[in-house]
Parts: sequence; C-alpha cells; structure tokens
Amino acid sequence: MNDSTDLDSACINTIRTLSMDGVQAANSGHPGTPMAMAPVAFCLWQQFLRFDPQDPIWPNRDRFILSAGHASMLLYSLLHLTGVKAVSKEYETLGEPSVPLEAIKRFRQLDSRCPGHPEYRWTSGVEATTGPLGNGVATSVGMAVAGRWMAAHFNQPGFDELIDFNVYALCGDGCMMEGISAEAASLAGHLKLGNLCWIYDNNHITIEGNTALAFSDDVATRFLSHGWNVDRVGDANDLGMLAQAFRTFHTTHDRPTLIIVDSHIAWGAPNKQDTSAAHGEPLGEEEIRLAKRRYGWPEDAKFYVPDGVYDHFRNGIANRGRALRDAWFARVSEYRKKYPELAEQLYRMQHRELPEGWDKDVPPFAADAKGLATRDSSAKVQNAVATNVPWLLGGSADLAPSTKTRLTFDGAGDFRAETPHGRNLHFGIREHAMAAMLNGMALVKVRPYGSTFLIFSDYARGAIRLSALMELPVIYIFTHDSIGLGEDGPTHQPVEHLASLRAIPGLIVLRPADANEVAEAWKVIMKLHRQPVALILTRQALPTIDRGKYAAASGVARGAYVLADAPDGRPDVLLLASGSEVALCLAAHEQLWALGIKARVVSMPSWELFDDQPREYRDRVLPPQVTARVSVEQASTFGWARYVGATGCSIGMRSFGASAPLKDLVKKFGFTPEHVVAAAREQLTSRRRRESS
Ligand SMILES: Cc1ncc(C[n+]2csc(CCOP(=O)(O)OP(=O)(O)O)c2C)c(N)n1
Ligand SMILES: [Mg+2]
Repeated sequence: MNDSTDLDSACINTIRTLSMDGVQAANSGHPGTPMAMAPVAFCLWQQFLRFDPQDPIWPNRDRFILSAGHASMLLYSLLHLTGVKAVSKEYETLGEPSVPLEAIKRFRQLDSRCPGHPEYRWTSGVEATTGPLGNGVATSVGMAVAGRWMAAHFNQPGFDELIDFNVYALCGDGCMMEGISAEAASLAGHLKLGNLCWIYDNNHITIEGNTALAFSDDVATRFLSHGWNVDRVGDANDLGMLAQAFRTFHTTHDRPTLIIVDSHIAWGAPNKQDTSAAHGEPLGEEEIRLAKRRYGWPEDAKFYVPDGVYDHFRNGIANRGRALRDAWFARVSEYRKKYPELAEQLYRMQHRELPEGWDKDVPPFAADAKGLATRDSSAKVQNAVATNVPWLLGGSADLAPSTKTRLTFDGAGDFRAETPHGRNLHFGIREHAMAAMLNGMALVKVRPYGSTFLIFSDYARGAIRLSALMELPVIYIFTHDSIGLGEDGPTHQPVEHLASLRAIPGLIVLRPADANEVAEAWKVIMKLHRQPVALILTRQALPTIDRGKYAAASGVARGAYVLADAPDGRPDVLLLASGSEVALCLAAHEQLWALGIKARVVSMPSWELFDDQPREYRDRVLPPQVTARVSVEQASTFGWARYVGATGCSIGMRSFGASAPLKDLVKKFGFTPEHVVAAAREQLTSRRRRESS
C-alpha cells in the first residue's frame, strides 16, 4: 500500500474496525458513529488539526472535542493511531503511549485508558470530558472565547500569531436537541468566534429511532440566524468536500462555522447501517465480518492495524504537528526576550501558578454591626485580586448588577467581538452554557468565574458537575443565597441548593459569614488547582464580626473554626452555622451566656474543607463528647445530621420560602436568636435525660 489514497482509506477503515472490535470485545458501547464519522475525523486530524501527538498539551494546539462522547471509540482510535503520548499531571510528557492497543482491547474495563466516555485527566489527548450531550459543544465555545482573549492579551507587534489556535467540536443530533447547544451557539455567533468550528453529524438517528420522531429543526437556518457560517458536506465519505469545508472555515474569520455532514450511522454494515440499533449496541460477530468484507478487510482479524497506517499518521498529523509545535516554542523564546513579563504570565497561567503579590490588595474589613452583604464584600475582594491576576476573567448570566461580580478597575473592559481583551464577559441569560463555557475556559487555563443567583445553579448543574469531574478550578459565584433575599419569594429563594451542591464530589462549597470570611475565602479559592468552588453570597447585609472579640477569619481555610467559645473552652452546647446564620448564633451565644449556659459557635463556611482536616482538628472544633448540638442554616437541613449527630437539632428550611420582607420571614421560619436559644436549651435537657436514663 503506497498510494496515498489507499493509505487514507486504510487509516479510515482502521479507525472503523478498531471501534467495532473494541465495542464488540466490551460487549457494550457505540460503534455506529465512529464508523460513519471516521473519514471526517481522519480528514480533520490528518490534514488540518495543529496537534502534536508527542506533546498533546502544547498551549497553542488546536482543540478537538468529541461532543458526541458516546462515540468515544472514534477518539480512542485516533489517539492510538496517531501515537499520542501520555502526559503526567506535573506537565511532563511521559514516553509511553496514551492509548496503547491493549487499552482499546480493554475498552470500558476497569482502569483502562479507554473508559465508556472520554475523560479529561484520565486519557491524555482527551481535551474535555464529554458524554452529557450538548456540554461538549458549549465547552468548545468557552475554549474559543479563551483563545480570543489570550490572543488579544498576549499577541504583540511581531507576534500576532503567538496564540491563534482553533477549536473544533464534533456533535450529533443529541447535542443539537439539547438546549445548551442553542445557548452556546447563540452566544458564539454573537461574539463572532471565527476560531470555532462545529461539525454536525447529521445522521437522522438517535436512540429511539429516526430523528423524525422528535426533531424537525432546519439546523442550517437556525445557525444562520445565530450568525454562523454554515457549510454542508453531503457525503461523510467525501474527503475532498470535507477538506474544502475545513478550508472555508480557515478563511472565515468573522463568524463561527458549522459544517453539516450527512452521514450513515454504521456505514458499511449491511444490516445495521442507518438503524438506531447501530447507535449503542455491539454489531455482533457476523455483522462485523460482513462490514469488514465491505471494507476489503481481513474478515477474521481483530484489532488489526495494516502496515503503513501508523507511518501514514506519522507522516501527516504527527510530523506537521511536531514542526508547528517546535516553531511555536522557538517563537516563545524570542517573545520572552522582547516581552518577558507577558511570557512569564503565559507560563504561570499555563501552570496554574499565581503572580507574585496577587493578594496584596485584598482589604481587611473593620468590625461593623451594620456590615455589608457578602456579595458586596466579595465584589471588593474579587476586584482587588483580579487587578493582580490578569487572567482572572468571567462574568454573569445577565445578573452582574445583582451578583456584583463586575470587574470595575481601569482597563477591565467588556469582552465583546470588537474588544476581545475585555475581562467582563456577558453570558446573557444562559446559565447552562455559561457553566460549560467556564469549563472550556479553565481547560485553556485562564481562571474563569461565572455568577448568577444560587437558585439558578440548577440550570447550570449539568456543567458544574463536569467542572468537578474534570477537576477544573472554575469559580462559581452564587448570590441571593437563601430566604434572606426576601420579597422575590419562593421562586427565587434557594432551599435545597446548598445540599445539592454539597452532594457533588470534589466541588467546594464556601458560604462565608462576613466580609473578612469573604476575603479569606478568596485566598483559599485562588490557590485551588483542581477543584471548582461555589462561593455562596448574600443579598442582604451581614454584620462584620468583631475579630478583636472573636476568632480571626483565617479559620476559613480549615472549613470550620471556633469563632466564639465558652470562657473555659469547655462548652455545654455547640452552635454550628454558615453564612448569614453565624451572626445569629453569636447573638444566641450571648443570650445563652446570660442564662449561664456555655455555648460554642462554630463558623462552618465549607464542609468539604473541614472534612479534609485531620481528625485531631475536627475533634478539637467539634468535641465528640459534646453531644448537645444545634445547626442553623437558612436552607434544607439535609446533611447536617453528620455534624449534629443523631440527637442534635437542625434549624433550617423544611418547605419553600415565602414572599415577604426578611424581618417577617425570619420569624415565620424560626431564624431568631430566641429560637436558637430554645433549641440549645432543649438539647441540654434531652442530653440530661439521656444521661440519667
Ligand atoms: C444529556 C444527555 N441525555 C441523554 C443521553 C443519553 N444518550 C446518549 S447518546 C444519545 C442519542 C444521541 O443521538 P445522536 O447525538 O444523534 O448520536 P448518534 O446516535 O447519531 O451517534 C442519548 C439520548 C446523554 N448522553 N446525554
Ligand atoms: Mg444522530
């Protein structure tokens, strides 16, 4: 096989057959779409993608996201055949292959580098975790935004191509049906992201059957109305037309591009092609044999890679990518000489390091009974941090005037199509796409934040979960955090949201109690490398606690700390609270003392940080022998039992809220010092009863 056309088809058919064999061996998976889209992915990777398999984390590489994550075997085949190298978490390229043939043979088996859906961090070369449909394409928009911002920030005269990567996403009908794709496409078009290309596998098949069951959008018109360049390739096997479409994308700079590719799921399988059966089930041995015959393949060979295939990829994507990558690093050395500060920023950003003195302007807040809302203190702290961390950027889903997350210092500016250096993004009212875009931005390694009301975290949840799964340090800022928001009423008053965010593994939920806890929270947040955070803030003012009288706010870093204690350090009862309820507990603490009861107030801004502390510290804060315990939080009590124990009392919300001024709501729902005092006394009575029985 010498002819390049023959080699092209050998490569394409190897992608197909590896995918079929992998799925068959696992006896589960999705063979049909890898078979159909193999030529599309091949054409893109072999001819266009600026990607070096030897260094799959080179910063200016093009990104490829398989938004149709179920077609994971397509990606694994490519990673294997192009010889992508594994990368360690410490950014060193390891010599070993990311996806050896053995891993493909063990597709979907425990510890295989080829899990059911592509997982970022687990398999080098996977640019984003995908599987929840629609999230991948929305993530790609965040990557393109970050690319635009980086180009505007780092490119300089003589170096106008330092950052110029493109972002490709491959999606199917499922992605198109999910609302998040419409949110993301709408914003991408508005922002004129010419560095973004989606490829739509228009095969008219989803799980339940033909798309005619539930989908009759005119996708081309829809994207035209979003302001995209729309291209069409009528046959997924037509490499010439595909290449033409990618070339058109390259020359279209003022809009994102959608390439609609008509394809046949399970192309070449005589009985399964164009059926939904080929979507998510192994083809079966016999059908595989017939398909291989159709491809001119040895029918009984499994996981077969013909001679010349690896070389062909080496001579194509690998050599091209290596040369581009080497040239880029050479350019960066020149750039470093001319623009040392920017080069240093680029390096630190890529390694998730912070600039020297990044926290030098974080203000302390003086004790103040009237105080201020934590959304307001956070605005001050966030601006102080952002001034010194140039790549901290983000925005809101149209609520910045309420969430107070706007960067207001000179030069912060708005990120728009015409001003891509701006640091204030306007996501519009698109929470789910915002969160997925934050993931994409974090994957490119800017430090992103996004904000909305806590109640609407539900709308973003699918992508928040992926931030945690991908271990991305995304900053979510959720304000209006409880019934404390008052008159907007139950539609806007979160109840179960804290519990539901705390339930996401790896997500740090931080609910500071006053301005100084906010400052400490930001110090914790900025140092996170692998964990997303949900910073939970109030709309209403909270007193700034007198830190001369009570403990320092630096305890925030440990998740929970003793804020006010019994004079002898031997409390009768523990009062645990987060956020706005901490001040309430301080008031109760004083009232209890007047009654001769020794209480301890534990401020508990983050369960996750606290749970990470050594047992010795946790027992010091919550002494096991003190079983009289009351937790207070204006939220569902769900989960507090683990801190108050089986006999403890949790004051919280057991219903939705109500529309009224806050002063009436706290009475109705029992968030008064008197109620906390009563609960504490009741705890002591029942403890005595337990002890004497
Ligand atoms: C958000 C979400 N909902 C449901 C699923 C389950 N699911 C996986 S693939 C699929 C059908 C996808 O159809 P399409 O995107 O057209 O892919 P094709 O069958 O053409 O490969 C569904 C419903 C999912 N992965 N994500
Ligand atoms: Mg489909």
